[in-house]
Amino acid sequence: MIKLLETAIDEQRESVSRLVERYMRSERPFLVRSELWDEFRELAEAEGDGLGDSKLGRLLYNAQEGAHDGKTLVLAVRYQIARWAYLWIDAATLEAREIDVSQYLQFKERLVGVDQPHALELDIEPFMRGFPRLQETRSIGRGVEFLNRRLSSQLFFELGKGDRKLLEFLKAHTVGKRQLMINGEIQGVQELRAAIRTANELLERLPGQTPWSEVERELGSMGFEPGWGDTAARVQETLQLLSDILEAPAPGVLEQFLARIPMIFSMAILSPHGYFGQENVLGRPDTGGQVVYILDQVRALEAEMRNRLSEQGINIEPRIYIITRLIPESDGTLCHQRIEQVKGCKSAKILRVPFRDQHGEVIPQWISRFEIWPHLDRFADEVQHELLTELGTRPDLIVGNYSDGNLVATLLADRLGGVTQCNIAHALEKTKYLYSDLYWRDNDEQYHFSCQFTADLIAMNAADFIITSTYQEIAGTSYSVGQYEAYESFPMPGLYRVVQGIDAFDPKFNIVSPGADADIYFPYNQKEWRRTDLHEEIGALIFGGEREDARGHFADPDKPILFTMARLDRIKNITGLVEWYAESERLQKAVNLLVVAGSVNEEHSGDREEQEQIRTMHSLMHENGLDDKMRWLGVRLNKEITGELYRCVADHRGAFVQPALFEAFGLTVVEAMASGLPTFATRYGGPLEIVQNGVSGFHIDPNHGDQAAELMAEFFERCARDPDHWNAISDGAVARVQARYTWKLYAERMMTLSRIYGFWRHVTDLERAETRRYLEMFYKLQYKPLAEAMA
Ligand code: UDP
Ligand code: LCN
Repeated sequence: MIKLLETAIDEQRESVSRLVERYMRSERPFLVRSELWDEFRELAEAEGDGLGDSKLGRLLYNAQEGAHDGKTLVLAVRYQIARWAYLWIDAATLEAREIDVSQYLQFKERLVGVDQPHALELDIEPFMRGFPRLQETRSIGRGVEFLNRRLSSQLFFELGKGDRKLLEFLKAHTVGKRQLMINGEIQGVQELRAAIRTANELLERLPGQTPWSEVERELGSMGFEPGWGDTAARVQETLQLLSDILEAPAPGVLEQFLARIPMIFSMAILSPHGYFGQENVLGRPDTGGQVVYILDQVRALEAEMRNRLSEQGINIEPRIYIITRLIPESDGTLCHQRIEQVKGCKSAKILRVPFRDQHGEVIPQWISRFEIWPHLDRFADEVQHELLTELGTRPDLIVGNYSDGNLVATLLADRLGGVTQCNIAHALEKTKYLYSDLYWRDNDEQYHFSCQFTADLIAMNAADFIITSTYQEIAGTSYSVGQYEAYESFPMPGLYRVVQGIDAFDPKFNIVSPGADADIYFPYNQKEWRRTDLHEEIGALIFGGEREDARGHFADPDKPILFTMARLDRIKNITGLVEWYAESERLQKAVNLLVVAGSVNEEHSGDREEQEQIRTMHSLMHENGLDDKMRWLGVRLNKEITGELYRCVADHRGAFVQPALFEAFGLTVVEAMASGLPTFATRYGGPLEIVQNGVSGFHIDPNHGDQAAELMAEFFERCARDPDHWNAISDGAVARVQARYTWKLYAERMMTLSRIYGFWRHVTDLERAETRRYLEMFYKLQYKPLAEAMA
């Protein structure tokens, strides 16, 4: 990059100088990507002369942010996805050089009044040395495939001791006191090969369907225990896979073999905050898609685990515990109940464990996700105790959810002596707020990002593997930074400086997208499944008159409906959508607007942000006279109703809109599309990847509401002339979800990952004891004091 800049300075000295001058004119010391680029484009237009296509242009196209102090300009250039360079330019002389990330961050810190050249630096890089990392941006998020390839060759060819480790691994499996896979009869690899041959001779003589119980004794005497398969044919296949691996290990075969080993019998899934329940919780502040995701995930995982165990010849019921907070003042939910069976599951349960104050008293009230940091250490201890009592042993896999759950998963996995840990972020807060790191102090009273980002860094680095819903969650797009990538380096002025927090090229990242419950969210034209029994209730919701929990009605009920549903968070931008609607006569003419969000009564909300949004909604409706074309329902609907509601909107040839300023993934987008509703969704976050623009829906830019309103109005006008257009987008949406976003695909992938990372953890140094020790220190010396100060 520095070469590019130097050449640009040599060739276009005058232009570079004028550009730097333009940047310096900005009163604010920080410049975001669009500001850098817009200034350049203006200059290029003014100067002509091919400046737009010049080297300078190429450089600036990739500049993500800049900062200046009136004399010097620094630029952060993202020259490739997740690859960065930092440049320093003297405004007067145009002397330029490349600086390292630490110098770049120090420059920014000084601009917010913190001059600490020797601040504590978090740097995980030295611990990664010698550890394989992806090279190609297109491989990001496919960690397990990479690991399989890299490590299988390393393990078996370079070290020459892979087969021995594999044998030890196979002997390590037990369930309760029962030995699985291989017993003490087989001592070495040669004996294992011989035993496979003898077993094969026996199995070949039997009908394939012969159950395991009929061969158990004989195979047991050769050294084989349950776990190889439920029938003679399956046992033979599994032995064959092992024999192939011992002969010449190939990554694909290894993956297939590991997928057949009974490793996961029980699982703990952590989701401490919010109201975590099965009824009456959705739409509350903090309680949204994460709850839906986990409940659907558990149903899919339980079924997948049961199938796999049964194929492996082990008839044990898998045990899954979702662990959340017990909230005595549960406000019409079951969150005060210690144990709750998960609907649609045979044995999965929600286990609720309370938060306690410093005197050990149970804290009765709901606590916002931003305020729970002081409670988590003690919570982890109590969870450990309760989980061990429930399960009688430690779980085989611990899955964290969101920043708080991932931190507790880290503590628990560690305190239980190293259980495999998987993290799911759902939504990392850092990228949701501009400069949330640089100006952390200004917001810490309200958001406590100092605790949250510290917890994130610890949990990300402790996890054995991380599941993300999309690629962009890890590494963004060619022009935007990924959520995880944003943790690679950042300043926390006055606290610490992150020079390498996480690496998007780490093979721990895997993209496994969630789905929508197919029993609930299915296409509107699937007539035989439709819930006509709910139509009266839904008709009243949409077209009914006044009610306490609603505002507005549709004076012209024949118009199509533009529908949105979300928690009433600022970031969801529902008030923004109402404003676009209010300002677009064209859109008002084309459609009625239906909003399901929050509550219409401010007194019913205990959340500051939601209260403010409620006030804004009322004033927008009032000031713009929207009460006869917009209906706002402040209701909490169960999913049977929401499922049928999407379809009823589709019956009226309507559309769904997700106008968020940023949406990490966006389950409503998948639900609406699964129902066959044409969907307009934000281009910031997951929807950019879910929706293929113009094929299965449309992208909108929430920062350009006028354009979004035009796009929607145009769509409805075109559909009025050409109904096939609506059908085409609707069909495209359904096809997209069926191909990419299903829980069945999710569960298969998740279980495969759990086994493979568990195996690698066992046979290699993946455990990374050094990293764990470093993180432990960071936890005790940074996180704990911050959390304790909050209390
Ligand atoms: N939801 C709901 N009622 C509401 C608001 C949301 O049932 O009033 C459901 C919605 O159907 C979806 C989830 O909550 O399943 C929201 O998930 P999403 O990923 O869209 O957003 P999040 O709330 O997690 O940010
Ligand atoms: C949290 C969010 O903000 C959404 O974007 C996701 O869809 C949801 O969690 C489920 O992962």
